[in-house]
Amino acid sequence: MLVEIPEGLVRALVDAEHVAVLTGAGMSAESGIPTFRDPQTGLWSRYRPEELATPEALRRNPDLVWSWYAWRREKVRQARPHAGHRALVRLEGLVPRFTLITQNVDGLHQRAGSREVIELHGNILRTRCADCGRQVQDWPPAPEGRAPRCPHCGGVLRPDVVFFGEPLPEGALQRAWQAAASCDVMLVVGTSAVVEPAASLPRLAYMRGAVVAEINPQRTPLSDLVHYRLPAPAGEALPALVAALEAARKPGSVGR
Ligand code: BV8
Ligand code: ZN
Repeated sequence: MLVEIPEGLVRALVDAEHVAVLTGAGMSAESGIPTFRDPQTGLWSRYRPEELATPEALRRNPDLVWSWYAWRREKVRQARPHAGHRALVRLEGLVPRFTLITQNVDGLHQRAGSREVIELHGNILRTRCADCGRQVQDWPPAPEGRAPRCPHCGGVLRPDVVFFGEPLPEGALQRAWQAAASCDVMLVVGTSAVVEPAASLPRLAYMRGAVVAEINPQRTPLSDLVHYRLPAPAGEALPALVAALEAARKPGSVGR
C-alpha cells in the first residue's frame, strides 16, 4: 500500500529550522520487537507490562522481573533497525536542527546511525544495581532463572530502564521539553500516546505552534489534534516522507 505524503507536511519540513521526532514501541515493531499493546506472547501473556515494569515488582519478585527483561533483551539483540530507522538518519542530515526523542529502550536508533538520541525511558542493554545504583557490565553468573547480584554490594541487578512510577532521567526530559517547545515540526511515530510525561511532548509542540504529524496505522488520543496523520507503518511512511522531502529540496524544485 503506497502511503500518501501530504504536500503541506513536506512544505513544513522544507521550511523547518528545527525538526523533532518522538518515537514509541511501534517504531520497533517492524524490527520484530513486540509493542506494549501487542498481547504479551507465550510465557508473558499472563502479565501486563505495567505490572512487571515497576519497583514493587522488582522488590517482590526480582527473579521474575529479571527473566522478563532477559527475554526482551534477547529479542532486542536479535532485532535489526529497519528502513524507517534509516530514514530518520537521513532526515537528520536534511534539516538545520534535528532532535530524536525515543520512549524505546532497544537502542535501535543508535544502531541505525542516529547520532544524538534522547532516551526518555533508559536502555534495556544497560544494567545497574538496584541498591548501590552503579552501572554493571558483567557479574558472577546466577543460577538459571535467578536475578544476578551486584559484584560491588550484592544488591539485585536490574535493567537501566525507567519503571512505571519512577522519574525520567532529568537531563533527557529537560532536553525533550526544550525540543518540543522550540521545534517547527514534530513527527510522532509509533506511540499510543498514553504514557506520561512523553505523551505531553506533542501537545506542547502543538500549543507552541509546531506542525505535528502522527505516523501510526491506528488512531490514538493525539489523532484529533495533529495537523497530519499518515495511517501507515513507520517502515513505509518514513522512507516515503524523507524521499518526498529530498525531491522537494532538489535545486529548481519549489521552496527554498
Ligand atoms: C512518572 C521502560 C513520576 C520500561 C516505560 C494516570 C494518568 C496519567 C499518568 C499516570 C497515571 N498513573 C500513573 C501515571 C504515570 C505513568 C503513566 O503514564 N502510566 C500510564 C500507563 C497511564 N508514568 C510513569 O510512571 C512515568 N514516571 O510519571 O514518574 C515521578 C516523578 C518524580 C518522582 C517519582 C515519580 C514513567 C513512564 C515510563 C515507564 N517505562 N518503558 C520498559 O520498557 O520495560 S514505558 C513503556 O510503555 C515504553 O517505553 C513506552 O513508552 C510505553 C508504551 O508506549 P508506546 O511506546 O506508545 O507503545 P505501545 O505499545 O503503547 O503503542 C505502540 C503504538 O505503535 C500503537 O499505537 C500502535 O498502533 C503503533 N504501531 C504498531 N505497529 C506500528 C505502529 N506504528 C508505526 N509503525 C508500526 N509498524
Ligand atoms: Zn550494588
